Amino acid sequence: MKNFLLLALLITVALSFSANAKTIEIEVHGMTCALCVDTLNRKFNKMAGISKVKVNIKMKTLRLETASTSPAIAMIKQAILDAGFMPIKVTIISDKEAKETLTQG
Ligand SMILES: [Cu+2]
Repeated sequence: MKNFLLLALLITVALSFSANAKTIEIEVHGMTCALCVDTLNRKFNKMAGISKVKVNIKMKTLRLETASTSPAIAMIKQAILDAGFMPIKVTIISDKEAKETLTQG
């Protein structure tokens, strides 16, 4: 019984850890006007696991806040490509940690 409680506790901890929402910032090239911003906004507002979308055309960034089950980075990049833009750099900003930068091709 004690072991069971310990196991239950461990599972709870593990779940709450992975349930952390993330903020993902992607440097996106190719945005030139309000329509571009609108396209990306609409695309990511429809995507499952995304809770908030913010596009900054001046900074060339797309900032996504994810729910507990966030979409894969590859999926996000593909969606940007499909919309006709170029994902350059992906930065994952988690709640607890500072900044972890993932630079991919
Ligand atoms: Cu445009």
